[in-house]
Amino acid sequence: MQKRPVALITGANGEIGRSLIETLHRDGRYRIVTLDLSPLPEKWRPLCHETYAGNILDRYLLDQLAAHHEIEAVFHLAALLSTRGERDPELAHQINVEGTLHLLRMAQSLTMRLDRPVKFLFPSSIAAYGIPTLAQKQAFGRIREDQGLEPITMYGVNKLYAEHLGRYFMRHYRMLAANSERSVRLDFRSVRFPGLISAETVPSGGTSDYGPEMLHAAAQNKPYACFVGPEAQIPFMAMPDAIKALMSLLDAPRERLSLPAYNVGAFSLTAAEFVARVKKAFPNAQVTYAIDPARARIVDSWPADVDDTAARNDWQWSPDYGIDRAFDEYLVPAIRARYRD
Ligand code: AKB
Repeated sequence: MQKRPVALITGANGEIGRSLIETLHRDGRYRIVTLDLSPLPEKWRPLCHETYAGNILDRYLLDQLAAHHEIEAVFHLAALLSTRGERDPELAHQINVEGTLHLLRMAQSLTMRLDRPVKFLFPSSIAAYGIPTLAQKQAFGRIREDQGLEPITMYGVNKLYAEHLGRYFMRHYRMLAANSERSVRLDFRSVRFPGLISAETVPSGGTSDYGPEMLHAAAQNKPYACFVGPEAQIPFMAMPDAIKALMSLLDAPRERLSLPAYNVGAFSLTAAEFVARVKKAFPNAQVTYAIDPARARIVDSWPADVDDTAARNDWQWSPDYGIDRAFDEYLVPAIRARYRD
């Protein structure tokens, strides 16, 4: 029986990673190999073919992975998010850029060895946008992929550069080499995720974390001090839709893809609207505002919402969870159950 190809997930221990492992396991097309700095918890190990604890900066480790596994798809999720990245910008650059370069190099060498494009799925972010003023943020409204690209965080700068790196590897890698136009190149595909909200995990290190943090705090009857003001507005997405976007983009025919990185949207709300949703579900929620001007400025520089027309046209993107279904059918029931015991 022909061995199934391998899908490599970096950052597998993160919020997206754990959900993706479960989805890919159900999908069944791939044997799953995971890489994360910390060992994968026991619950997810049986779903994987192989799990590695290691650093994406370890080129020798990546070469070993490529030598032992016929990797057909890479989901490169490992990253240092925006708030954590501002506390150590150089480390963020190393992980988010140099780590990504090592993964792209590995995927390209596998592409040439296997003589077929390795698919490289890369979660970019709304952090790739940087809008200088609230007036301009309001004017942009649902921002397009080619607007407002002056990120103010190291993480956002890294994500935007990594998108360009992926586009370079896919279209121009070693362009001066002999017969370059005939060389097989990797297949880079990216989405710019909004603030993701998972019912299973509480995020860490992000600046959009105020949403999920207040929801999980309310479910535990803990007070929460929101670090952005009530008017702060960005797009959010329920985790199942983030996984849906990655899987839909994975399966999209290459010839349909017109952009290296796509906006994907689900719903947008202000912090005050988020608080209202939380209090509707948890009437005793104790949410106050303790604005952190620096983190609030980061959120203000991100778009109020995204125009995902290109993803809808090119690969039929559409979210399953609008704001009502996200809270009423996914987040609140699952989070309530999580903390009930
Ligand atoms: C962050 O807050 O840094 C991330 C993101 C919006 O990409 N959640």
